Amino acid sequence: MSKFEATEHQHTRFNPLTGQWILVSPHRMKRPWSGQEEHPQQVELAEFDPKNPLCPGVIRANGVKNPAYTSTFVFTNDFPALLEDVPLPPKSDDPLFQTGGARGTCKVMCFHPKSNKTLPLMSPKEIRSVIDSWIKEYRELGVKYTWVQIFENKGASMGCSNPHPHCQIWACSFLPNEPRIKDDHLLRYYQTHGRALLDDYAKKELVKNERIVLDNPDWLVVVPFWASWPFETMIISRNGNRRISDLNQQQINNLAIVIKELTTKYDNLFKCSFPYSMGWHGAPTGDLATQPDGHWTLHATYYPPLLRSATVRKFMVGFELLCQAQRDLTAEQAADKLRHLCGKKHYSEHI
Ligand code: H2U
Repeated sequence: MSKFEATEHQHTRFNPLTGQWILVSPHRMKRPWSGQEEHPQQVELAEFDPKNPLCPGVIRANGVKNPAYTSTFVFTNDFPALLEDVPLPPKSDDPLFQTGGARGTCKVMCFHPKSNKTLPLMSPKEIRSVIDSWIKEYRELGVKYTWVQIFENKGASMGCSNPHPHCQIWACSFLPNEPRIKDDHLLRYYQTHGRALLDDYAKKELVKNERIVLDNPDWLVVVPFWASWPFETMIISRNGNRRISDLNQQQINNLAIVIKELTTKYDNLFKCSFPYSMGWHGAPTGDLATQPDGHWTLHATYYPPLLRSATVRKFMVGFELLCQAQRDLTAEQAADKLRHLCGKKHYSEHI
């Protein structure tokens, strides 16, 4: 039998953040593609749409008029999944019918007054305003709530309901599943090794130099060894920050550059406004803010669905839904593609 080659031979990889395994099947990259292929809809967005409730000066669904904002603009979601004041469910002794209390709030943050300015098309200064607003909201909501989730759904294929550049912030009274599982795994690693898992991981990735997309003294961007989405990436703090509220001015400046370059590379990959769902994870807040947090490292994860072109996307169905995640392109191959793409100039500027 021939010698094992990660780019040729199927294998499984362990995600130490979740305790889950992923199946990697690189030999399938050679198969002919006969799946769904749509024609891209290259819709040119106008700077301003008087009917778009996220634009400056427009009246939203609840009858409130947005201010004529010139930078970022934050408002409480008019259709929130979490409300602040609701009665709690009764306790149940039945192990099969458990309920828990859920309180919270949901906000929407517009990144820019112009609808056609996505993050890669914004200046580092404009992106810094977005990061400053993330930090402000995180600090305020983190006083009261156990978990503050900042996330951006970009593109209709990732469930984004409005083309205006924006993100959402949900704050809740409980530790949701993903952060809870991560907290557990990070803590166990810390108890065994005495160091934060993602600090160790970032250092090892810098030495291995196989999955790095870009880096600067404050941030490392990698396609994680255990990535399940084709071009999944993580932005990891290199300075031991635990929460987004810990960042200093230089780290914010360097983060703005990293976000601009990464999202420009993403758009340049298939020459489209690259869809993804992304979000920040750091140590819990609220009632858990005083707990030891040395096991946490601030990081963001990007989950983009596109696989082969602007229209061919991956679906997590079949074996993946019923058994475990699977990928064809290896993390190293995806990182190599992203690393070599231009991150300084957006494809639309070449036209
Ligand atoms: P998404 O595109 O990620 O769905 O975010 C847009 C949010 O904006 C969505 O959650 C809110 C929706 O509830 N929204 C308002 O709060 N008011 C409006 O008038 C329109 C949209």
